[in-house]
Amino acid sequence: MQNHQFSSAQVQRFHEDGYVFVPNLFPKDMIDLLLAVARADRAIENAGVMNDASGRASKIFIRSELEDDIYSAFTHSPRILDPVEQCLGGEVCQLHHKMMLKEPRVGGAWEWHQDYGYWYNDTILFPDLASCMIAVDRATKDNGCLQVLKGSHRMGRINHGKFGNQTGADPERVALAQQRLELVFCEMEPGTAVFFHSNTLHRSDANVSEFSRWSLICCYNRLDNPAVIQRTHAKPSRLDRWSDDQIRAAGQKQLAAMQSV
Ligand SMILES: O=C(O)CCC(=O)C(=O)O
Repeated sequence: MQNHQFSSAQVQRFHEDGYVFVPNLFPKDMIDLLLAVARADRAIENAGVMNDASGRASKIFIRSELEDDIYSAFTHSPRILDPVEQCLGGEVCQLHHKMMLKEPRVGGAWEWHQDYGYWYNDTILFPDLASCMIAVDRATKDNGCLQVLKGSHRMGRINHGKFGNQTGADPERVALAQQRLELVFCEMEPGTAVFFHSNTLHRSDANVSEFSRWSLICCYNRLDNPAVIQRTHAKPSRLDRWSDDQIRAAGQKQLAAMQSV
């Protein structure tokens, strides 16, 4: 299977900045298939909603079990696993994966937070976790692309509280960080991805555009860093690597099954 490892410069960027962009991480046909499945998927239609601080609905379809579907299949991709294991310095398991579904004109914001801000509460002892956000639709400032504060992961975990239905970072500390750190808008074409550390402060605006902003986020934990008390996350287990063709096959099978109903 092809090696998708980061260069040493990319690994260094991850450690220094807390994020790395990878243009065209996935080929167009795989993203087209992912979008076709997601658009046809009744389970996604009934995705959960987490209101932002102003009451707008932020839709999220999240799973911590791996199944036979295309979302799980992407989780097995060495295009993601190779760099994540390099950046975290060891073998990883999945924590969860989620489709983030920002609908045109109504899709809510995500408040400033660190993912480890709330994963910490799940008794995961070390912030040895990372996420890969893959643009399924084009992500722009207008449709609420991800924003990160460059280098904020080096602040360590900061306090979090409740904002709307979401967990958000202490606004005073975020304001201080904003004075010092560069704000980066993760505008991405479909198939482009951003890898980010679990302590990187991130947020996104509501979607005020005519266009949806759907993304897939795959989140990983180091295998030697499981939650001490197993409550919400799947039991950590080794992830086998699936080739692009295996992932395509999973998506085509799922699409065919949905179309035959
Ligand atoms: O989808 C987004 O814009 C933000 C997602 C996010 O912050 C998260 O999943 O932790």
